[in-house]
Formats: sequence, structure tokens, C-alpha cells
Amino acid sequence: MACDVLVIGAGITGIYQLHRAREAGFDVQLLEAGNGVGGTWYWNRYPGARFDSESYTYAYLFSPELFAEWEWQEHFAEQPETERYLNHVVDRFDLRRHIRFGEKVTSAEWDEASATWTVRTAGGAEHRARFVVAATGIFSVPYFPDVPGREDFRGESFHTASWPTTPVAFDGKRVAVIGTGSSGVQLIPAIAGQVESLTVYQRTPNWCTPLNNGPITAAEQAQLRADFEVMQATLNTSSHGFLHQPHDRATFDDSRDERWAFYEKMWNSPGFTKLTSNYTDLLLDPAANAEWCAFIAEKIRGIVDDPATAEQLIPRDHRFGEKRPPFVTGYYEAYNNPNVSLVDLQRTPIVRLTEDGIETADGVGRRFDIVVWATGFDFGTGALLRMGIRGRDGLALTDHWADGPRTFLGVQTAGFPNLFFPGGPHAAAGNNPRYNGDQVDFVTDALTYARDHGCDTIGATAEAEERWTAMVDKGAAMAPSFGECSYYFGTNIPGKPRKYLLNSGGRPKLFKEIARVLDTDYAAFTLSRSG
Ligand code: NA7
Repeated sequence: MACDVLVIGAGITGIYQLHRAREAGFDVQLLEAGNGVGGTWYWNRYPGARFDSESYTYAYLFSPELFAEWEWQEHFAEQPETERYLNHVVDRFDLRRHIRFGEKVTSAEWDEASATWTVRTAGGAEHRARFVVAATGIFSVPYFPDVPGREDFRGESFHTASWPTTPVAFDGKRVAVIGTGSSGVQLIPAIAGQVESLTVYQRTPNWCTPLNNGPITAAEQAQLRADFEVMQATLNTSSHGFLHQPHDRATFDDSRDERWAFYEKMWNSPGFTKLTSNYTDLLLDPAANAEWCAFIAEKIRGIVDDPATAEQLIPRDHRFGEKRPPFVTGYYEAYNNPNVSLVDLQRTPIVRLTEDGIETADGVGRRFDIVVWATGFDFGTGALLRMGIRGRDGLALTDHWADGPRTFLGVQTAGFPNLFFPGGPHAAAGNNPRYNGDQVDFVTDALTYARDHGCDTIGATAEAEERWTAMVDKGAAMAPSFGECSYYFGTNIPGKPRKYLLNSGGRPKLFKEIARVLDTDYAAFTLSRSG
């Protein structure tokens, strides 16, 4: 198959890219490894998987008609609703006939003479395209820790990020969940009531706070539609892509009673507000952060009946926001269920999996019917580095990025002309679809610019790549005093270069640099005509 633009991945970014590039008049095809659309929202279909950005702020905003006709059921939609929505979008904009499912890309090689990419898939198909847009996402390669005996376990094993499309029967089963990141803490309360026993293997507790989800009432639905343009404008100018407004006070401007009353308000407010609308110094002043953490610890002790379990659930090694904070529904409460127990892996690490269970360092072997790995992702670069990408002069992306990703705007890397990767590393640090949408809009403009100028090659210069990468590295982390202790830096994967994978400059930096590209007539790119 040959086309102008080959998009890889039918997640929220790839679907939008397919739509935008078609709208701009390109001949576009999309390859998707799965058998359905949704990307992250296709693969992560474990019970309890849901948004923790508000549904209507996470969804597409490019079409007022689409916004008006889709009524989200909940403020934070569960995975099935999101998957239905993305299928609706694909059909509504007549995109399905351009998507080939079950096509996992195994190599992509640039040919300078013809200015085209040759893309091969696991099934042996070969595709040629002038431009490739790898919309392969940052949460797309599940990570399994190298635990001895993992293959020996004879019961059922699942990873939250490659969950089967057929329902898993949890009823009456002895279940182990390994991992307490955002996925684990969503899954645990969702299955606690069904299983015979649930044993949670926790290496590091997280600062979990309530999601405060609820159905969207008829009056709220009407208000959302009436306010669409205002909401769109707010989201499009918000530095992190949320509707939440920042607070105007610092922690110690208030007395302790005032602080606790404010924290109570935060505790009861939706999702990410605890990060975006908290005291202005939450991420800047360790003492301010400690105050909010003390409040959360008090809440955990108040919710969890068993004092020893409560203490084990309180983080001691990182601040709020230093790792991605999960937002939960009934998580701490689940530990009051007599069939739910916690194993603290800092005290008793896993030694091995056996045929019928998990053995820990205290010599205890527990038997299970099901083991769930909620152990996260090879975040940011995982998918791009597994696609066999080779650019100019055969340069492998794995070599170019051996010390961590190098990008311009988080969409291109020097030496790999006509390859774009919106929704990849170095772009976002907030409500992802808003950043990814900005990037797709930019990619579409760049493709159009190249075409309109009779050019068939467009590639970011090494200087532009250096400038953006230096900005990302310099601004690394959300806060100066934070350590490099999270997947944001790749530290969850043994041997992965320790480099910041997000963009803490947020959308303002993205907008500023895009404006500069446009003002300078694409000076950050080299454009040329082949032949
Ligand atoms: P995360 O947030 O990376 O969480 C992975 C969890 O797995 C975390 O609790 C890890 O503990 C744990 N883990 C990893 N390796 C091990 C080993 N070897 N033994 C025990 N436990 C382990 O991934 P999620 O899927 O929960 O969430 C990813 C993002 O998806 C989320 O932030 C949202 O943005 C959407 P650790 O903390 O490393 O000690």
C-alpha cells in the first residue's frame, strides 16, 4: 500500500491526525496493532479504568457538533464509555475505512532517493508513504518487572495495560495485584467486592486523593452545551489543559484552621484540582507540600480501620506531585474489607512466583488463581524505540536516543525527515489530549506547508532539536526540589537513561515555539525537493 501520510496508532491522537490530514487533502492510511480503536483506551480495559481528567475536557473540541451530540454520562468516564465515544468519532467522520487493524509495525526505514518511508508490519505487509506520523503514545508498552518465576505461574495472569477484550471472571477467585500506581488503585476497589480474597503487593504507596466522580445531570449537560465556546477558549489557553482555576494564596498565608478547611475543600473537589488549584506554593515549598501530605495522611488514618495497614499506605519517600498522583474511588476503604490484605514489599520483597502463587522474603507463599500485574509502562519512548525506526544514512532511532529522547516540539527528531510523533515524549505535562491536539494541528500545518511549497522533505534541524531538548532538560520536573523518582524520568525501568520525558514548560512553551516557527517561515526545519 502506498499513501501520502501513514499514521501509526488509532488512539486519541492518531484518530485526530487521520481526520486532520484527510481534511487537508492528503491520501492517508492508519495502521493499528489492536483490533479496535482507542489506543490506551482500547488496551487498558481493566475493571475500574477511567479518566481522571473531566470527560468533556479530555474529549475532542474541534467539532462543536460532535461536542453537542455526545452526552458523557459521568464527569470522569469509565473506559467502556470512552471506547464507545472514540468509535463514534471514527464513524461520524468516516475514518474507519482508512484504518487497518491488527497491523503491528516492526520497522520503518527512510529512503533518501525517493523521499519515502517503508514501513513493515509483523504480518509481513509493506507500506510506503511520504510522511509517517507515529501516534504511538506514551502509555503503550506494558512493563513487566523481571521477577523470577513469572512464567511458572499456572493460574491466569494479566497486565492492566493489555487487558483481554473478554471479561475476566473474578468471582470467588484468590487474586493478587502487584503495583499500586494509578492503574492498580483503580482496579483494587473495583474488584474487591467480587473476589474471594485480594492481596495487594505494594512496593511504594502513593498519595491517593478522591476523584469525586458523579453522573452529569441534565442541567449540567445543558450548561456544558451552552458554555461550549467559553470552555473551549479556557481549555485552549490553559497552560496544562484543564478548566480548573489556580488559587491565589500560599499555604502559610492561612492559619492552620484555615488551611485544614481549604484542604477539606480540595479533598472534596474533582480530580486534578488538588494539583492545579491548591495553594500556589504546593510544588515549590517543601514545607507547604508536607502540610498537604500531613492532611492526606490524617485522612488515610481516618479511613483505614487497621492502624498498621493505614501506616503502610502512607508514602514516606516522595512528596505530593513528585510522582503522578492517582485519583481514586473507594481505594482506602477497600482495605476495610475483610478479604483484602496488603503486603508491604519494602519489608518483604517478592522472591519468586511459583506454579501456584507468590513467595515473599519472609518465607510466606500465598496461593492465587489470578495474578494481575499493574506494574506500569515503558513510558514516553517505549513504543517509538521498539518500531525499528531508521532515518537518514540508516541511523537507528535507538542510537540517536541512546542517552534519552532528543526532539523538536516533541514532534520530530533531527535526521529522521518526514517522521512526526505527536503525543510522544517532550510534549505534555497535564491533560494529554489538549497538548496532543496542539501537536497534531502543528503537524498538519507543517505537512501542508511542505506540500504547498513543492517540497517533499521536511525535517527539524539539529539546532532546533538541541534548543527544545535543552529547554526540556533544564526545566525538568515540575518543581525544583523534586527528585527523579518516577516514570517521568524513566526511573521505573532498569537501565533506562534518566531523562525527563515530559515538558514542564507546558503549552505556553509549545505555543511560543510554534509561533516562532510560523514567524520565521519554518526556519527550524530543512525543506527540500527530491530528484
Ligand atoms: P505506574 O504509575 O508506573 O505504577 C506501577 C506500579 O507498579 C507502581 O506501584 C510500582 O511500584 C509497581 N511496580 C513496578 N515494578 C515493581 C516490582 N518489581 N515489584 C513490585 N511492584 C512494582 O503505572 P500505572 O499503570 O499504575 O499508571 C501509569 C499511568 O497511566 C498513570 O500515571 C496515568 O497517567 C495513566 P514503585 O512505585 O515503582 O515502587
